[in-house]
Amino acid sequence: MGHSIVKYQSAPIPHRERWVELWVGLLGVWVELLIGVLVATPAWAMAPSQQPAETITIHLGTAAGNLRFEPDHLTFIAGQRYTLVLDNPSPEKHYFTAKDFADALWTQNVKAGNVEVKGAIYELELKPEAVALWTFIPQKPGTYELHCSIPGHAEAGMVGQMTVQAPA
Ligand SMILES: [Cu+2]
Repeated sequence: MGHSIVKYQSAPIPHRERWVELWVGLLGVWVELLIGVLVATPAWAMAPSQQPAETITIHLGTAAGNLRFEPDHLTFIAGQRYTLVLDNPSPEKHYFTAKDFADALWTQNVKAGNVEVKGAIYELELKPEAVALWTFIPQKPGTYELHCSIPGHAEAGMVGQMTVQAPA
């Protein structure tokens, strides 16, 4: 009788040790997974805001004073990160107005001077020699119009087209 009690009491100990081993083993797997993610993050696992950005430059007006965007057609791929560099080489101020385009993308930020603006951007005003960097990820494929909203400028040809393509 006494013998069987001792046996009964000693039985749970190896059982518990096995659980401890299992937990340590699981912890090891998790630590390995975590290190794997930290050391070699594939592009698909990377946060969108950390993806390398492709830089595209668009000029608002020309040095000679022509009312146009250069280039006036831009193409983007949905899901890729871009930094659009806007500058104004012309002698007068211009607007980059693209509301539908802005609605079709996620804006990470706009940097100009020492200011970084977060949140949705629909229109940027650039005075002569100004430069602004707009970083975003297009979300919705489509063709979107761009214009300068200073009276007379769009009519004179200061318009453009931006296309967002679905990823191949
Ligand atoms: Cu203009």
